Amino acid sequence: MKKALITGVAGQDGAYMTRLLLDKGYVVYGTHRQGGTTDFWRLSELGLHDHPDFHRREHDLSDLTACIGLIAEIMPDEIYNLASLSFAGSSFGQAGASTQINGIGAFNLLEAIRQVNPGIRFYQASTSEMFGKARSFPQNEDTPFCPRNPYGVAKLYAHWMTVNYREQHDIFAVSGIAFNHESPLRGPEFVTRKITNGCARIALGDAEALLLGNLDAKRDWGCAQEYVECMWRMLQADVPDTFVLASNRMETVRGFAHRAFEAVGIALAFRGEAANESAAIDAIVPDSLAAASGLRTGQTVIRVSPDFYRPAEEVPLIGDPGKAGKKLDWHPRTSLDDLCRSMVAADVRRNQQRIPA
Ligand code: G4F
Repeated sequence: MKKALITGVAGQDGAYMTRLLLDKGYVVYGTHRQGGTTDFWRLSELGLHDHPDFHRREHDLSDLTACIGLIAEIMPDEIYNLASLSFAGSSFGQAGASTQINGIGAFNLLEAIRQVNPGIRFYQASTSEMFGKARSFPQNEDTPFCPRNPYGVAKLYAHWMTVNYREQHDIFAVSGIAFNHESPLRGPEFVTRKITNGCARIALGDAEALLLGNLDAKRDWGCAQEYVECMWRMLQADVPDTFVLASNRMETVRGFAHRAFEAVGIALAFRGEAANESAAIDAIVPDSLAAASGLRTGQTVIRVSPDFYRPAEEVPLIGDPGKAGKKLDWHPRTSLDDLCRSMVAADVRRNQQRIPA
């Protein structure tokens, strides 16, 4: 039986990785922040809480001695470093913590591997935020990095440490540069989940309207469950490497909102521009959830608030996953419509059942 250690087990990727590895017969040790969340709703959603081969540990990634002790005790075959302070927007206000967890945390794990057992395989969760003000489009493994927030800077340090430990210490350390990846387990502060949850609450008659930032912002939104499968493949490969994980398709926040509202039977009409833009109900599909809630056409359901604006993104972040396709036979397959519908359906169910998520 293989043993894996997953940091950040309470997060979206941590939960899906736990399920994937348990399904493959691993024994899984999952760490979460000391004094951090005690809310494991994602693990509960996946029914993993009481799995006999799953063990949870409190752990401080910023403590090298603690990392050495944990790895020496568990002696995992593989480590997936998925722990992260992952909301890029707020990393300016917590630059120190972001550096410690997102940057030094990866170094501590790599150094612990070097000291305890250099045979352990290591996955580092890198991010498209490292491209930041990207020089070219779409971005691939050769695109120069230019991070524009403390989160991206800390992740870039962790990425280069991963590459250096691979090259200098011969450790099987891989870096997956993941673009945005979404799922029903996405945190509610991220825009896709904010939209699907808001849309579910509006369709159920529990909310009037949704406040969003820049509707023209574009993202490459992939499916989180597929991305963790790619992470696992990276650690099973013959040689350690760096890969972009992306869907290579682009959509605006406005377009994603269109799809989400369609999923509950609402067609939207947008009017106005920039901060004055809004969306109202244009039509309601008979027999849909929205029709049952007594919503009316003309009702405004999306407003723009400058509070959620970010600095303009000159070159959109869109990834080219060609290398992962060629070397790992990994091909993202879930359409954005299916991904969006699965998120809306989960939010409708959780709101109906009053399950906090
Ligand atoms: O959903 P977001 O907050 O995700 P963001 O900043 O792209 O970061 C996510 O993906 C990165 C790449 O994988 C990760 F590194 C990171 O950890 C995280 O997982 O924002 C997406 C876009 C932005 O352009 C933002 O300006 O949506 C735009 N947006 C428009 N209105 C909004 C809103 N974002 C949020 N969070 N809330 C809004 O109301």
